[in-house]
Amino acid sequence: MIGEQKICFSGVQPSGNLTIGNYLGAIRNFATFSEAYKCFYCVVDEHAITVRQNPADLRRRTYETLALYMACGLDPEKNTLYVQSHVPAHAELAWILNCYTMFGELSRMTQFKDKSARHADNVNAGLFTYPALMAADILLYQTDVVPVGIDQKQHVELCRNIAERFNQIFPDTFTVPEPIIPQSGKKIMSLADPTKKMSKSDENPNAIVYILDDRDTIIRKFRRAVTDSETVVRFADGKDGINNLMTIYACFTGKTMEEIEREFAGHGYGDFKLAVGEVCADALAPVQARYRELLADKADLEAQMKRGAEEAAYYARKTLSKVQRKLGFVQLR
Ligand code: ATP
Ligand code: LTN
Repeated sequence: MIGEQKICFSGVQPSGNLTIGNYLGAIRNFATFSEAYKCFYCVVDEHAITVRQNPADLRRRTYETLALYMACGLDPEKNTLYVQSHVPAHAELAWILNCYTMFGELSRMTQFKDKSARHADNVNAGLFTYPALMAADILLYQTDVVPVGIDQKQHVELCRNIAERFNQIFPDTFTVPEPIIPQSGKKIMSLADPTKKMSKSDENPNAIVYILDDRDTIIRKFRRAVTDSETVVRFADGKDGINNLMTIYACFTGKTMEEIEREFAGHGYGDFKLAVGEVCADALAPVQARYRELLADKADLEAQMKRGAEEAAYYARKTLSKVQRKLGFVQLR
């Protein structure tokens, strides 16, 4: 708790251009916590370097991700928006938590298994211990809730286990957080292979709709989306492509699956795909316009980063000092 408020924390990696999966599964929901919770939203650049990044791209994307946070409705007056590497306590607590995280636990993480298969030439220790850094992010702020897409649920559960293990040895150190997974949009699938998650690091650009894609590109990508050989718009097992498009349409319009089935009864997939493209482009247009304005003022973005980092560092230090004291590290005044 900070004052009377419970705490919300989440993060996005500046590891690529953000997708509508990131938007619908995570960022769009962040603003809904701003009133009831004290919110910390972090651009997790230290997580991003677990796979090789081009330095110029990483730097640019860090600004872009912060600008997108704001363009998606996160007011820096109401939320603490900052960059992970600006608050050294994240890396410091991560080291400590590494010593309370088991090799076997980390070996079971599906993201590690996927990413080590995709980057077989660079299976580094950071990729393996990534969840301990993520646990540090969350636990530093005594977080109550963590809004994420379903792919991150396993990491939040590991974070809970680490917190409970630590609390058992050193009582009342950490708040044990809950993941908050959206009902709809928790796992947006690739448009090229709807059995796979839409991921910003996919090599096939047609698999992904980016938040910043222009209207024509969005409509073209949806038109090409892989579906099935039936022609009826209905939500059913085995219709992964259509199920995904219906989910996206539902997220942008607030309609139920039954309403969507009725709306497109008697229409082919072509009409439906065009409608999905249009609602997506319409919803993203104001975000894109606001994003361009924000990105044009780099000095303001830097001022926001600085303010966010100072505020975050204040709360992070409090938890880190408590942990260091409990562990028996000598504290100098
Ligand atoms: P990468 O491909 O580099 O692993 P990512 O897009 O999977 O990136 P992040 O940028 O770290 O991962 O994700 C930020 C947030 O977006 C997380 O909460 C994650 O659960 C959510 N998210 C990512 N992809 C999707 C998706 N396809 N559907 C729903 N939520 C998603
Ligand atoms: N691991 C997440 C990004 C992330 C995060 C966090 C999310 C890093 N630290 C803390 C929530 C809370 C990912 O890969 N999507």
